[in-house]
Amino acid sequence: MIKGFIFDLDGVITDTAELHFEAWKKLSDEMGWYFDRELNEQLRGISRLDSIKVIMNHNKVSLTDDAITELATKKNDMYVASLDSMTQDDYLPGARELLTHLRTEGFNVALGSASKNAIKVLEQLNATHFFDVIGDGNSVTKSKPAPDIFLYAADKMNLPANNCIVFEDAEKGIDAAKTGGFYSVGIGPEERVGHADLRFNTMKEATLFEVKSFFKELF
Ligand code: B16
Ligand code: MG
Repeated sequence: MIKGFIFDLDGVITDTAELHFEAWKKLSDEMGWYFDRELNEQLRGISRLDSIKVIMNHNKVSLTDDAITELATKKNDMYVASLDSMTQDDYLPGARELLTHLRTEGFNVALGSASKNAIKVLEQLNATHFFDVIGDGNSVTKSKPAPDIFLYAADKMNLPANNCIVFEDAEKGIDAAKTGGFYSVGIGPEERVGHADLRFNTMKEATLFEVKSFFKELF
């Protein structure tokens, strides 16, 4: 039976990809590195340090661990400053409605995000009250595609993985949900999240009615 829902943050509740893009672009321009939207797409759902390594590999650059950490921190400072402009109007369409509905129906709800800035983003959106459990980039060490963040969230809700549905927009996020034994809902195109149990193009179509209709024997 489904008793809990675990939500990824960026790309499911809100779209911070553009703000991440701008910050990585500024850093890359300063460093003389190539960075474009296609490369930014590869950073979807992966950790900050994994992200800078993808950019460096693309540019055939190698640096010491200390230098990498320093540059990742610089990007993060720019990204965090840009979050100040985020407001309650910045939910992805349909996300707030689904969270509200799940609360009304008494489901357990957790966050399972790779971001170390998840709490700040939730505060900007005024979304903290929707979540019983917050799993973020500070909760576990192994990031997606490892299932650790979702297992952490399920454990804190006192639920086994097969009692939970994970909502994810990243290919590696769906991989993580499947490896952990969770049911999964992918948000985005077939080529990215087509391996999820159920897929919607956007959160707007992802209503509780649709989800229950698909997983009907589990409700
Ligand atoms: P931070 P999610 C992920 O969030 C983003 O999709 C990814 O682009 C970012 O690199 C990662 O968080 C880490 O974010 O630098 O804020 O710790 O999709 O897992 O909610
Ligand atoms: Mg995401």
